[in-house]
Amino acid sequence: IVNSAYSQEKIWNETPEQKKERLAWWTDARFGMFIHWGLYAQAARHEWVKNRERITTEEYQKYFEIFNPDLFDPADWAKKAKAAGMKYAVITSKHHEGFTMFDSKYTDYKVTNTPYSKDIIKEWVDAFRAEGLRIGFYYSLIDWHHPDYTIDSRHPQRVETKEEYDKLNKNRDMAVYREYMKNQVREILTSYGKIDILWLDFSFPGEFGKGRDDWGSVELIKMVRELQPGIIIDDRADLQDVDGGWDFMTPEQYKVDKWPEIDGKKIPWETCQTFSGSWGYYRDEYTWKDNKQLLGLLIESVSKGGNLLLNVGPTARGVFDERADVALEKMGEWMKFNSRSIYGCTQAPNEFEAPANSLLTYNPETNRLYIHLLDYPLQKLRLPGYKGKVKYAQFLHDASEIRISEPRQHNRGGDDHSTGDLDLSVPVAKPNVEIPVIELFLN
Ligand code: JFZ
Repeated sequence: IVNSAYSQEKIWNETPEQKKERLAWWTDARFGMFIHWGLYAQAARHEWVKNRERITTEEYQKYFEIFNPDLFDPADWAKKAKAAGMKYAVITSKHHEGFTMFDSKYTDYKVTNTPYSKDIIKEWVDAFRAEGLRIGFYYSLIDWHHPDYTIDSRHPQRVETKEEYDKLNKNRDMAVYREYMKNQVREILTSYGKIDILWLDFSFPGEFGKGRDDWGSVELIKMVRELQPGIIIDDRADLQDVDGGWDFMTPEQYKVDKWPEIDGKKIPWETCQTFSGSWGYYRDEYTWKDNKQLLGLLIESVSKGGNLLLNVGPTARGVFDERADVALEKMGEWMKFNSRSIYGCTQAPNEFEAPANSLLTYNPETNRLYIHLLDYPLQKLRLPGYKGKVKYAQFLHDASEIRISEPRQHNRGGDDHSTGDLDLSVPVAKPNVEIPVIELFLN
């Protein structure tokens, strides 16, 4: 949706090269941890529980009164993220429920007023930074607690008609909420040192919806860039057409079929994904993605030039679900031996076709191509049209050579001639690696 009032607006003065430079650490990193944590962890049945079950603010108050994650040990979380191979992490400083995990001057509805009483965001930032991870804040534009936030189509108290809307909202004033939000965003960007990522969420323009004018997105993003010039911002503040209004696209939960483009230019992107469907801790969700699926999501993102932000929803005691621990450990085992096909890598040049059931990534610095074998081939792996392009081939996990040969085409009555393809002689037994990777040194 293009709002002509803003379409000429330019929020940030920067050349494409400067933007590339600003995002370089992030595009190299490829893999981060998302953390959805708030009062909803106690309900343990989705971070949208207040909306889904139309819980009133009064009823929801019990979660505020007992919130006390006594086992919270952010150093342990940071170690787990690092061991999984993640390079950055983004935590919910406030989700739609409106509760702040930081010690805000602008509200009483905050972690320091719960039995826990300490500033979770501060503890978290210190621990993650100490582990060498980059830091990001998710901040919800939506707020189901603030008294001035107007009731809309996504609110627990939904509206469907104009009359209802006017009636319910006559004492609510979005201008007051906008100011509140700006103050809080300023707070999180000035109280915890350098912040690498801001993840605002989310816009839903239209009837009984909200967008840039409701959030004051232009003013907000301008302030953010002034406060933290190096920061990287997601695309959910409804400023798609505003220069500098966002940095990366955030396709979610569904597959991205190719590297997203705007006007023929490839756009930085990051998909965020859950283990089990819900973002907040959900006790009774039993269908979790397995190790191969999770690694597949990461590899597939990189193969299309994108990042993966993989979500953990800690419990209300302050620990990761055991299923999350195991999943992260397994990813870490794979990353320990195979991360060279992830970090600093991107989509392979067009001239390289992916063999059947494989995903390609490419490191432009080292000029190496990576073939991820999703289904292990029978003895030979045919590389179509690779002739003359490959110097050497090896498995990534054990640096063992994979011998290369040229298949010959037999012509009836004539000489054999080359097909332009290459064959790799892979061992009969699949190596003990969830997704084996072949590293090709290119000419
Ligand atoms: C939002 C949140 O509502 C959700 O709780 C979680 O925080 C997630 C990361 O973001 O959900 C969205 C937002 C936007 C889209 C889909 C889900 N979208 O644009 O498709």
